[in-house]
Amino acid sequence: MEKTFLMVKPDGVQRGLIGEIVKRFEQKGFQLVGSKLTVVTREQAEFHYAEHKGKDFYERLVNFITSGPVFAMVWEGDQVIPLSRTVIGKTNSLEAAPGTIRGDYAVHTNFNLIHGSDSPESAEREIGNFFQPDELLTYSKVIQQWI
Ligand code: IDP
Repeated sequence: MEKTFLMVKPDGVQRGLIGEIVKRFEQKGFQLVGSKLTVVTREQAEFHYAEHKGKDFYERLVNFITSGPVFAMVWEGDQVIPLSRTVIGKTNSLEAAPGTIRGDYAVHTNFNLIHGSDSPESAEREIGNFFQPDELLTYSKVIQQWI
């Protein structure tokens, strides 16, 4: 089963949107297999956003993601990586469609509430940056056959 790394960013935690965001992924039919409220270290942030190093928004991005608690999660499901990106919405707040998390709640691209892995390779890397293998649970739900 595919796994992805999702993270409610510091703005989402401050705005009290953890519950709303978790609800959307539960209702979509995905399964939560690990989660933690944590503060991202500078080292974790630099590893997480390595692809953006050198860009003009990089420093601001690293400062922002380390500025307060985040809610880090691992979710499992069929095609959870691309489908969770659809639930999240486009990066640019002007393009994020209504009905998506960013479209419904985010005003600025800098404060866009949530991160979601964009490929199996990123998911594996990002999960390993935040979770030990024994922090992820394996369990089955009978409802899964209907989703
Ligand atoms: P994603 O979060 O939708 O996957 P990425 O391209 O991985 O988008 O960028 C990571 C984060 O960096 C975005 O969520 C956004 O907060 C910020 N970001 C990306 N592109 C820009 C930009 O052009 N200007 C300002 N911030 C940006």
